[in-house]
Amino acid sequence: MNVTRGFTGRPRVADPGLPPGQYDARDEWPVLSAEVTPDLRPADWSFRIGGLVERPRTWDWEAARALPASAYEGDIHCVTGWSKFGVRFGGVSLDAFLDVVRPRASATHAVAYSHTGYTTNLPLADLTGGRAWIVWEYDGEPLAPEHGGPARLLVPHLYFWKSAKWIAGLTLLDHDEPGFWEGNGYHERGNPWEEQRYSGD
Ligand SMILES: Nc1nc2c(c(=O)[nH]1)N[C@H]1C(S)=C(S)[C@@H](COP(=O)(O)O)O[C@H]1N2
Ligand SMILES: [Mo]
Repeated sequence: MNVTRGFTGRPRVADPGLPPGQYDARDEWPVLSAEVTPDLRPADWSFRIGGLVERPRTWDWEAARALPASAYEGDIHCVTGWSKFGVRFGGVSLDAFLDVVRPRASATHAVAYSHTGYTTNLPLADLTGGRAWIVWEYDGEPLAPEHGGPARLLVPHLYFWKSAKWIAGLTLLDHDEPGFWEGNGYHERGNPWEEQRYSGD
């Protein structure tokens, strides 16, 4: 385990615009990775949606980039306490991918998995309705490898551990299945506004 402890340097002033217990990291963007940053090039990247869908599909870099562009501008919240205001990510809405594979009526949850083996679980409802993206740009630049480049999942309304870096795919399920952190005591859903940090919160 090689988790960067990240932000320690500035006073932690509560901010009314942030969820409870969070502080503004300002121009810092800590790196939190359980894995060593992989040497993953766009040509080696792919994104698959399988499980309870009518038409499982794998997109390569070119095919994913050909989908309609969609951007997120807003805040992100890490469970360790830092938040960032008004960040800009560019990519494609997850709805565009899900429209192609057509989730079955029985699909209620998803496990997101990375090219490195990291996993995290989410209710399907948190991945639809314009609230989740596959992103490859940050602030107009290619997403840096340590932040999940070439592409990561972005689910900004939940704690940032749900936003799997080096995203490889989603498996749709008819039940909830804990991922890496959820199996280590973290909350199944992770809504920062309700401070769902740990299992049982
Ligand atoms: N593959 C992978 N994705 C991951 C993680 C990880 O360790 N591996 N950490 C999660 C956690 S705990 C956080 S806070 C964010 C950190 O993203 P960042 O390093 O770009 O700040 O990524 C999430 N996605
Ligand atoms: Mo995190």
